[in-house]
Amino acid sequence: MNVQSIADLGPERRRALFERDAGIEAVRGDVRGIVERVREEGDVAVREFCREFDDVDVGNLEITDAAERAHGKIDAETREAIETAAENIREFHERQLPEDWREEFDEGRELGRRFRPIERIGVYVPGGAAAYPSSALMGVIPAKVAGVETVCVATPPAEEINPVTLAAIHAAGADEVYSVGGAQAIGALAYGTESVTRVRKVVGPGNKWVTAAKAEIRDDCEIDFLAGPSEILVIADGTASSEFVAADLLAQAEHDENASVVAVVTDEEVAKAVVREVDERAAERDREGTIRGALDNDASGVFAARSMSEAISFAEAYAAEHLSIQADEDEAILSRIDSAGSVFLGSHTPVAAGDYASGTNHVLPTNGLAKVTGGLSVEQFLRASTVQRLSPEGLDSLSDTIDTLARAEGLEGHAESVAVRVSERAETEEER
Ligand code: HSO
Ligand code: ZN
Repeated sequence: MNVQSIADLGPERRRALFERDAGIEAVRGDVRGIVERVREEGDVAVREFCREFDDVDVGNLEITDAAERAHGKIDAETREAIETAAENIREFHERQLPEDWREEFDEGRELGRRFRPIERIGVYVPGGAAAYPSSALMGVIPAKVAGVETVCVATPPAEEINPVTLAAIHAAGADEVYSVGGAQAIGALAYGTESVTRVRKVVGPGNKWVTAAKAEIRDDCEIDFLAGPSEILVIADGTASSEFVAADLLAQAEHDENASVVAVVTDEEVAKAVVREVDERAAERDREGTIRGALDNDASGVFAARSMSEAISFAEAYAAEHLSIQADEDEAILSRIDSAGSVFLGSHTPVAAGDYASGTNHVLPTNGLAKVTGGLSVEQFLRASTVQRLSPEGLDSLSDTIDTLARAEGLEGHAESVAVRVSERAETEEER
Protein backbone atom coordinates (compact mmCIF):
# COMPACT_ATOMS: atom_id res chain seq x y z
CA MET A 1 0.00 0.00 0.00
CA ASN A 2 1.01 3.61 -0.60
CA VAL A 3 -0.36 6.87 0.66
CA GLN A 4 -2.45 8.47 -2.06
CA SER A 5 -3.51 12.05 -2.21
CA ILE A 6 -7.29 12.58 -2.47
CA ALA A 7 -6.60 15.33 -5.01
CA ASP A 8 -4.99 12.77 -7.35
CA LEU A 9 -7.81 10.22 -7.40
CA GLY A 10 -9.07 9.49 -10.92
CA PRO A 11 -12.72 8.81 -11.81
CA GLU A 12 -12.33 5.02 -11.81
CA ARG A 13 -10.85 4.91 -8.36
CA ARG A 14 -13.48 7.28 -7.07
CA ARG A 15 -16.15 5.00 -8.49
CA ALA A 16 -14.61 1.95 -6.76
CA LEU A 17 -14.57 3.87 -3.49
CA PHE A 18 -17.87 5.69 -3.60
CA GLU A 19 -20.05 3.29 -5.59
CA ARG A 20 -19.10 0.09 -3.83
CA ASP A 21 -20.92 -3.05 -4.89
CA ALA A 22 -21.39 -6.14 -2.74
CA GLY A 23 -20.79 -8.37 -5.77
CA ILE A 24 -24.23 -9.92 -5.39
CA GLU A 25 -25.41 -9.31 -8.95
CA ALA A 26 -23.10 -12.02 -10.25
CA VAL A 27 -24.82 -14.73 -8.19
CA ARG A 28 -28.41 -13.51 -8.56
CA GLY A 29 -29.26 -16.04 -11.31
CA ASP A 30 -28.06 -19.11 -9.36
CA VAL A 31 -29.69 -17.87 -6.19
CA ARG A 32 -33.03 -17.34 -7.92
CA GLY A 33 -33.02 -21.03 -8.92
CA ILE A 34 -32.32 -22.14 -5.34
CA VAL A 35 -34.99 -19.94 -3.79
CA GLU A 36 -37.57 -21.03 -6.36
CA ARG A 37 -36.91 -24.72 -5.76
CA VAL A 38 -37.23 -24.26 -1.98
CA ARG A 39 -40.47 -22.40 -2.55
CA GLU A 40 -41.87 -25.17 -4.74
CA GLU A 41 -40.44 -28.31 -3.17
CA GLY A 42 -39.98 -27.36 0.50
CA ASP A 43 -37.94 -29.67 2.75
CA VAL A 44 -36.90 -31.96 -0.10
CA ALA A 45 -35.09 -29.10 -1.83
CA VAL A 46 -33.67 -27.77 1.46
CA ARG A 47 -32.17 -31.19 2.28
CA GLU A 48 -30.74 -31.54 -1.19
CA PHE A 49 -29.04 -28.13 -1.02
CA CYS A 50 -27.64 -28.92 2.46
CA ARG A 51 -26.06 -32.00 0.94
CA GLU A 52 -24.78 -30.12 -2.11
CA PHE A 53 -23.42 -26.97 -0.45
CA ASP A 54 -22.67 -28.01 3.13
CA ASP A 55 -21.95 -31.68 2.54
CA VAL A 56 -24.27 -32.63 5.38
CA ASP A 57 -27.22 -35.02 5.52
CA VAL A 58 -29.53 -33.13 7.82
CA GLY A 59 -32.05 -35.19 9.74
CA ASN A 60 -34.39 -32.96 11.66
CA LEU A 61 -34.16 -29.42 10.34
CA GLU A 62 -35.22 -28.06 13.70
CA ILE A 63 -32.40 -28.03 16.26
CA THR A 64 -33.89 -25.85 19.00
CA ASP A 65 -33.05 -28.46 21.67
CA ALA A 66 -29.45 -28.72 20.52
CA ALA A 67 -29.05 -24.96 20.99
CA GLU A 68 -30.35 -25.27 24.53
CA ARG A 69 -27.94 -28.09 25.30
CA ALA A 70 -24.97 -26.24 23.77
CA HIS A 71 -25.36 -23.52 26.34
CA GLY A 72 -24.41 -26.00 29.06
CA LYS A 73 -21.54 -27.44 27.03
CA ILE A 74 -19.33 -24.41 26.40
CA ASP A 75 -16.73 -23.26 28.91
CA ALA A 76 -17.64 -20.84 31.67
CA GLU A 77 -15.47 -18.02 30.34
CA THR A 78 -17.17 -18.06 26.93
CA ARG A 79 -20.60 -18.32 28.55
CA GLU A 80 -19.80 -15.30 30.69
CA ALA A 81 -18.57 -13.30 27.68
CA ILE A 82 -21.80 -14.10 25.85
CA GLU A 83 -23.84 -13.02 28.89
CA THR A 84 -21.92 -9.75 29.33
CA ALA A 85 -22.24 -8.83 25.67
CA ALA A 86 -25.91 -9.85 25.63
CA GLU A 87 -26.64 -7.70 28.66
CA ASN A 88 -25.04 -4.61 27.11
CA ILE A 89 -26.80 -5.18 23.80
CA ARG A 90 -30.14 -5.68 25.57
CA GLU A 91 -29.70 -2.50 27.62
CA PHE A 92 -28.86 -0.36 24.60
CA HIS A 93 -31.75 -1.72 22.58
CA GLU A 94 -34.27 -1.35 25.43
CA ARG A 95 -33.46 2.35 25.30
CA GLN A 96 -34.78 2.36 21.71
CA LEU A 97 -38.27 1.09 22.56
CA PRO A 98 -40.75 3.79 21.54
CA GLU A 99 -43.81 4.43 23.70
CA ASP A 100 -47.35 4.59 22.41
CA TRP A 101 -48.68 8.14 22.58
CA ARG A 102 -51.92 10.08 22.11
CA GLU A 103 -52.16 13.87 22.10
CA GLU A 104 -54.81 16.53 21.51
CA PHE A 105 -53.43 18.80 18.80
CA ASP A 106 -56.36 21.23 18.59
CA GLU A 107 -59.56 21.00 20.56
CA GLY A 108 -61.31 17.80 19.59
CA ARG A 109 -58.49 16.54 17.32
CA GLU A 110 -56.72 13.73 19.10
CA LEU A 111 -53.94 11.85 17.28
CA GLY A 112 -51.40 9.23 18.25
CA ARG A 113 -49.18 6.31 17.35
CA ARG A 114 -49.12 2.77 18.73
CA PHE A 115 -46.32 0.30 18.21
CA ARG A 116 -46.81 -3.43 17.90
CA PRO A 117 -44.19 -6.10 17.27
CA ILE A 118 -44.12 -8.13 14.08
CA GLU A 119 -45.27 -11.65 15.02
CA ARG A 120 -42.67 -13.89 13.43
CA ILE A 121 -39.13 -12.92 12.53
CA GLY A 122 -36.35 -14.89 10.84
CA VAL A 123 -32.76 -14.15 11.82
CA TYR A 124 -29.92 -15.48 9.69
CA VAL A 125 -26.79 -16.35 11.68
CA PRO A 126 -23.71 -17.07 9.54
CA GLY A 127 -21.84 -20.27 10.28
CA GLY A 128 -19.23 -22.41 8.58
CA ALA A 129 -15.86 -20.79 7.97
CA ALA A 130 -17.11 -17.49 9.36
CA ALA A 131 -19.01 -18.52 12.50
CA TYR A 132 -20.37 -15.42 14.17
CA PRO A 133 -21.98 -16.05 17.55
CA SER A 134 -21.97 -12.27 18.01
CA SER A 135 -24.35 -11.92 15.04
CA ALA A 136 -26.83 -14.18 16.83
CA LEU A 137 -26.92 -11.69 19.71
CA MET A 138 -27.22 -8.71 17.34
CA GLY A 139 -30.15 -10.19 15.41
CA VAL A 140 -32.18 -11.93 18.09
CA ILE A 141 -31.92 -9.55 21.06
CA PRO A 142 -33.46 -6.45 19.40
CA ALA A 143 -36.33 -8.60 18.11
CA LYS A 144 -37.06 -9.97 21.58
CA VAL A 145 -36.75 -6.49 23.10
CA ALA A 146 -39.33 -5.31 20.56
CA GLY A 147 -41.65 -8.04 21.82
CA VAL A 148 -41.56 -10.35 18.77
CA GLU A 149 -43.37 -13.52 19.82
CA THR A 150 -41.46 -16.00 17.69
CA VAL A 151 -37.88 -15.44 16.59
CA CYS A 152 -36.65 -18.20 14.26
CA VAL A 153 -32.94 -18.54 13.62
CA ALA A 154 -31.42 -20.27 10.61
CA THR A 155 -27.75 -21.23 10.71
CA PRO A 156 -25.80 -23.53 8.37
CA PRO A 157 -25.60 -27.25 9.15
CA ALA A 158 -22.30 -28.99 9.88
CA GLU A 159 -21.10 -32.32 11.24
CA GLU A 160 -20.95 -30.42 14.49
CA ILE A 161 -22.35 -26.89 14.47
CA ASN A 162 -20.12 -24.49 16.41
CA PRO A 163 -21.39 -24.85 20.01
CA VAL A 164 -20.57 -21.21 20.79
CA THR A 165 -22.83 -20.07 17.96
CA LEU A 166 -25.61 -22.36 19.19
CA ALA A 167 -25.14 -21.21 22.78
CA ALA A 168 -25.32 -17.55 21.72
CA ILE A 169 -28.49 -18.22 19.72
CA HIS A 170 -30.05 -19.75 22.83
CA ALA A 171 -28.77 -17.05 25.21
CA ALA A 172 -30.18 -14.34 22.94
CA GLY A 173 -33.63 -15.86 23.37
CA ALA A 174 -34.39 -17.51 20.02
CA ASP A 175 -37.61 -19.52 20.03
CA GLU A 176 -36.94 -21.84 17.09
CA VAL A 177 -33.60 -22.82 15.57
CA TYR A 178 -33.15 -24.43 12.15
CA SER A 179 -30.11 -26.03 10.67
CA VAL A 180 -30.12 -24.58 7.18
CA GLY A 181 -27.80 -22.01 5.63
CA GLY A 182 -27.20 -19.99 2.48
CA ALA A 183 -29.84 -18.96 -0.04
CA GLN A 184 -31.91 -22.03 0.82
CA ALA A 185 -32.28 -20.78 4.41
CA ILE A 186 -33.59 -17.42 3.24
CA GLY A 187 -36.03 -19.16 0.88
CA ALA A 188 -37.26 -21.47 3.67
CA LEU A 189 -37.81 -18.58 6.08
CA ALA A 190 -39.57 -16.43 3.48
CA TYR A 191 -41.86 -19.06 1.94
CA GLY A 192 -42.00 -21.80 4.59
CA THR A 193 -41.52 -25.54 4.14
CA GLU A 194 -42.99 -28.59 5.90
CA SER A 195 -40.53 -28.01 8.79
CA VAL A 196 -40.20 -24.23 8.76
CA THR A 197 -43.18 -21.93 9.26
CA ARG A 198 -42.77 -18.83 7.13
CA VAL A 199 -41.81 -15.56 8.82
CA ARG A 200 -42.90 -11.99 8.10
CA LYS A 201 -39.43 -10.47 7.96
CA VAL A 202 -35.89 -11.79 7.51
CA VAL A 203 -32.91 -9.97 9.01
CA GLY A 204 -29.22 -10.52 9.54
CA PRO A 205 -25.90 -10.55 7.73
CA GLY A 206 -24.59 -13.21 5.41
CA ASN A 207 -22.29 -13.96 2.50
CA LYS A 208 -23.14 -12.90 -1.05
CA TRP A 209 -25.49 -15.88 -1.61
CA VAL A 210 -27.46 -15.02 1.49
CA THR A 211 -27.53 -11.34 0.54
CA ALA A 212 -28.59 -12.12 -3.04
CA ALA A 213 -31.36 -14.36 -1.66
CA LYS A 214 -32.61 -11.50 0.51
CA ALA A 215 -32.74 -9.34 -2.62
CA GLU A 216 -34.65 -12.17 -4.31
CA ILE A 217 -37.40 -12.56 -1.67
CA ARG A 218 -37.91 -8.91 -0.82
CA ASP A 219 -41.06 -8.59 -2.96
CA ASP A 220 -42.76 -11.28 -0.87
CA CYS A 221 -41.18 -10.94 2.56
CA GLU A 222 -39.77 -7.89 4.35
CA ILE A 223 -36.02 -7.72 4.92
CA ASP A 224 -33.83 -5.38 6.98
CA PHE A 225 -31.42 -4.29 4.22
CA LEU A 226 -28.70 -5.81 2.07
CA ALA A 227 -25.59 -5.94 4.27
CA GLY A 228 -22.40 -6.63 2.32
CA PRO A 229 -18.77 -7.13 3.34
CA SER A 230 -17.41 -5.05 6.24
CA GLU A 231 -16.25 -1.48 5.80
CA ILE A 232 -14.36 0.98 7.92
CA LEU A 233 -13.36 4.57 7.29
CA VAL A 234 -11.03 6.22 9.79
CA ILE A 235 -10.61 9.97 9.86
CA ALA A 236 -7.29 10.76 11.55
CA ASP A 237 -5.22 13.87 12.18
CA GLY A 238 -1.70 14.48 13.50
CA THR A 239 -2.74 13.50 17.02
CA ALA A 240 -3.83 9.98 16.00
CA SER A 241 -1.86 6.87 16.88
CA SER A 242 -0.84 5.18 13.62
CA GLU A 243 -0.72 1.90 15.52
CA PHE A 244 -4.37 2.18 16.61
CA VAL A 245 -5.56 3.29 13.17
CA ALA A 246 -3.72 0.40 11.51
CA ALA A 247 -5.11 -2.08 14.05
CA ASP A 248 -8.68 -0.99 13.24
CA LEU A 249 -8.11 -1.30 9.48
CA LEU A 250 -6.61 -4.77 9.93
CA ALA A 251 -9.50 -5.87 12.13
CA GLN A 252 -12.16 -5.22 9.48
CA ALA A 253 -9.86 -6.43 6.69
CA GLU A 254 -9.71 -9.90 8.23
CA HIS A 255 -13.43 -10.43 7.62
CA ASP A 256 -13.39 -10.68 3.87
CA GLU A 257 -11.14 -10.00 0.91
CA ASN A 258 -13.93 -7.76 -0.40
CA ALA A 259 -13.90 -5.68 2.79
CA SER A 260 -13.26 -1.98 2.20
CA VAL A 261 -10.83 -0.44 4.68
CA VAL A 262 -9.95 3.22 4.37
CA ALA A 263 -8.04 5.82 6.37
CA VAL A 264 -8.25 9.50 5.49
CA VAL A 265 -5.44 11.36 7.21
CA THR A 266 -4.71 15.08 7.35
CA ASP A 267 -1.10 14.56 8.45
CA GLU A 268 1.34 13.17 5.89
CA GLU A 269 3.65 11.58 8.48
CA VAL A 270 0.81 9.80 10.28
CA ALA A 271 -0.52 8.57 6.91
CA LYS A 272 2.86 7.07 6.01
CA ALA A 273 3.17 5.49 9.46
CA VAL A 274 -0.29 3.88 9.07
CA VAL A 275 0.74 2.31 5.76
CA ARG A 276 3.99 1.01 7.28
CA GLU A 277 2.20 -0.34 10.32
CA VAL A 278 -0.52 -2.07 8.29
CA ASP A 279 2.03 -3.77 6.03
CA GLU A 280 4.17 -4.97 8.91
CA ARG A 281 1.32 -6.26 11.05
CA ALA A 282 -0.52 -7.95 8.18
CA ALA A 283 2.48 -10.24 7.72
CA GLU A 284 2.14 -11.48 11.31
CA ARG A 285 -1.54 -12.40 11.10
CA ASP A 286 -3.06 -15.86 10.61
CA ARG A 287 -5.55 -14.46 8.15
CA GLU A 288 -2.91 -12.65 6.10
CA GLY A 289 -4.36 -13.84 2.78
CA THR A 290 -7.80 -12.39 3.44
CA ILE A 291 -6.28 -9.21 4.88
CA ARG A 292 -4.04 -8.64 1.84
CA GLY A 293 -7.02 -9.21 -0.43
CA ALA A 294 -8.98 -6.52 1.39
CA LEU A 295 -6.05 -4.07 1.51
CA ASP A 296 -5.33 -4.49 -2.18
CA ASN A 297 -8.84 -4.01 -3.49
CA ASP A 298 -9.72 -0.73 -5.16
CA ALA A 299 -12.20 0.23 -2.47
CA SER A 300 -9.44 0.31 0.18
CA GLY A 301 -6.53 2.67 0.82
CA VAL A 302 -4.77 5.24 2.97
CA PHE A 303 -5.47 8.73 1.67
CA ALA A 304 -3.86 12.05 2.45
CA ALA A 305 -6.26 14.97 2.81
CA ARG A 306 -5.06 18.58 2.49
CA SER A 307 -7.52 19.74 5.11
CA MET A 308 -10.06 18.35 7.58
CA SER A 309 -12.80 19.71 5.30
CA GLU A 310 -11.51 17.57 2.45
CA ALA A 311 -11.42 14.54 4.77
CA ILE A 312 -15.00 15.20 5.88
CA SER A 313 -16.29 15.54 2.30
CA PHE A 314 -14.61 12.24 1.49
CA ALA A 315 -16.22 10.52 4.48
CA GLU A 316 -19.63 11.94 3.63
CA ALA A 317 -19.39 10.72 0.03
CA TYR A 318 -18.18 7.29 1.20
CA ALA A 319 -21.01 6.82 3.79
CA ALA A 320 -19.20 4.15 5.81
CA GLU A 321 -20.66 1.22 7.68
CA HIS A 322 -18.21 2.06 10.49
CA LEU A 323 -16.81 5.58 10.84
CA SER A 324 -13.96 5.98 13.31
CA ILE A 325 -12.82 9.50 14.19
CA GLN A 326 -9.38 9.59 15.78
CA ALA A 327 -8.67 13.30 15.77
CA ASP A 328 -8.45 16.22 18.12
CA GLU A 329 -11.79 17.87 17.33
CA ASP A 330 -13.78 14.65 17.00
CA GLU A 331 -17.16 16.06 18.09
CA ALA A 332 -16.84 19.04 15.73
CA ILE A 333 -15.96 16.67 12.88
CA LEU A 334 -18.92 14.43 13.69
CA SER A 335 -21.28 17.40 13.62
CA ARG A 336 -20.37 17.86 9.95
CA ILE A 337 -21.11 14.25 8.93
CA ASP A 338 -24.58 12.83 8.27
CA SER A 339 -23.87 9.51 6.56
CA ALA A 340 -22.41 6.69 8.68
CA GLY A 341 -23.83 3.42 9.99
CA SER A 342 -22.08 3.50 13.36
CA VAL A 343 -19.63 6.10 14.66
CA PHE A 344 -16.65 5.42 16.95
CA LEU A 345 -15.23 8.50 18.65
CA GLY A 346 -11.76 8.84 20.13
CA SER A 347 -8.68 6.67 20.14
CA HIS A 348 -9.94 4.24 22.78
CA THR A 349 -13.06 3.22 20.89
CA PRO A 350 -12.08 0.45 18.48
CA VAL A 351 -14.75 -0.77 16.06
CA ALA A 352 -14.29 -4.23 17.59
CA ALA A 353 -15.97 -2.90 20.75
CA GLY A 354 -19.16 -2.35 18.78
CA ASP A 355 -18.69 -5.62 16.89
CA TYR A 356 -18.97 -7.55 20.13
CA ALA A 357 -19.72 -5.96 23.41
CA SER A 358 -20.35 -2.25 23.93
CA GLY A 359 -24.05 -2.69 23.14
CA THR A 360 -24.62 -1.09 19.73
CA ASN A 361 -25.67 -3.28 16.82
CA HIS A 362 -23.16 -4.60 14.31
CA VAL A 363 -25.66 -5.35 11.55
CA LEU A 364 -25.09 -2.12 9.64
CA PRO A 365 -25.63 -0.59 6.22
CA THR A 366 -22.77 -1.09 3.74
CA ASN A 367 -22.18 -0.03 0.13
CA GLY A 368 -23.26 3.54 0.80
CA LEU A 369 -26.65 2.51 2.22
CA ALA A 370 -25.84 4.68 5.25
CA LYS A 371 -27.11 7.48 2.98
CA VAL A 372 -30.63 6.15 3.50
CA THR A 373 -30.76 3.88 6.54
CA GLY A 374 -29.27 3.12 9.93
CA GLY A 375 -28.37 -0.30 11.28
CA LEU A 376 -30.54 -3.00 12.79
CA SER A 377 -32.62 -1.58 15.63
CA VAL A 378 -35.73 -2.26 17.71
CA GLU A 379 -37.84 -0.13 15.34
CA GLN A 380 -37.12 -2.63 12.54
CA PHE A 381 -39.19 -5.22 14.43
CA LEU A 382 -42.16 -2.96 15.07
CA ARG A 383 -44.95 -1.54 13.00
CA ALA A 384 -46.60 1.71 13.97
CA SER A 385 -50.33 2.33 13.61
CA THR A 386 -51.70 5.83 13.81
CA VAL A 387 -54.85 6.43 15.86
CA GLN A 388 -57.28 9.34 15.86
CA ARG A 389 -60.48 10.55 17.45
CA LEU A 390 -62.36 13.71 16.48
CA SER A 391 -65.01 15.32 18.60
CA PRO A 392 -68.03 16.93 16.81
CA GLU A 393 -66.26 20.30 17.18
CA GLY A 394 -63.01 18.80 15.93
CA LEU A 395 -64.73 17.50 12.79
CA ASP A 396 -66.55 20.81 12.30
CA SER A 397 -63.35 22.75 12.20
CA LEU A 398 -61.88 20.42 9.55
CA SER A 399 -65.00 20.01 7.44
CA ASP A 400 -64.38 22.86 4.97
CA THR A 401 -60.82 21.74 4.34
CA ILE A 402 -61.88 18.14 3.73
CA ASP A 403 -64.82 19.18 1.58
CA THR A 404 -62.69 21.41 -0.66
CA LEU A 405 -59.97 18.80 -1.15
CA ALA A 406 -62.42 15.92 -1.67
CA ARG A 407 -64.31 17.87 -4.33
CA ALA A 408 -61.02 18.89 -5.96
CA GLU A 409 -60.31 15.17 -6.32
CA GLY A 410 -63.80 14.53 -7.62
CA LEU A 411 -64.56 12.26 -4.65
CA GLU A 412 -68.05 13.25 -3.63
CA GLY A 413 -68.46 10.26 -1.29
CA HIS A 414 -65.58 11.43 0.83
CA ALA A 415 -67.10 14.91 1.13
CA GLU A 416 -70.51 13.42 1.96
CA SER A 417 -69.13 11.22 4.74
CA VAL A 418 -68.21 14.43 6.50
CA ALA A 419 -71.30 16.38 5.47
CA VAL A 420 -73.77 13.81 6.92
CA ARG A 421 -72.19 14.21 10.31
CA VAL A 422 -71.94 17.98 10.23
CA SER A 423 -75.56 18.43 9.09
CA GLU A 424 -76.85 15.92 11.62
CA ARG A 425 -75.19 17.90 14.31
CA ALA A 426 -76.57 21.20 12.97
CA GLU A 427 -80.10 19.70 13.01
CA THR A 428 -79.90 18.42 16.57
CA GLU A 429 -78.62 21.78 17.65
CA GLU A 430 -81.52 23.54 15.94
CA GLU A 431 -84.00 21.27 17.68
CA ARG A 432 -82.63 22.29 21.04
N1 HSO B 1 -17.60 -6.12 11.75
C1 HSO B 1 -18.64 -7.03 11.34
C2 HSO B 1 -19.32 -7.69 12.51
C3 HSO B 1 -18.49 -8.67 13.27
N2 HSO B 1 -17.24 -8.48 13.67
C4 HSO B 1 -18.85 -9.91 13.72
C5 HSO B 1 -16.84 -9.51 14.37
N3 HSO B 1 -17.79 -10.41 14.39
C6 HSO B 1 -19.65 -6.28 10.48
O1 HSO B 1 -20.10 -5.14 11.07
ZN1 ZN C 1 -15.91 -7.09 12.71
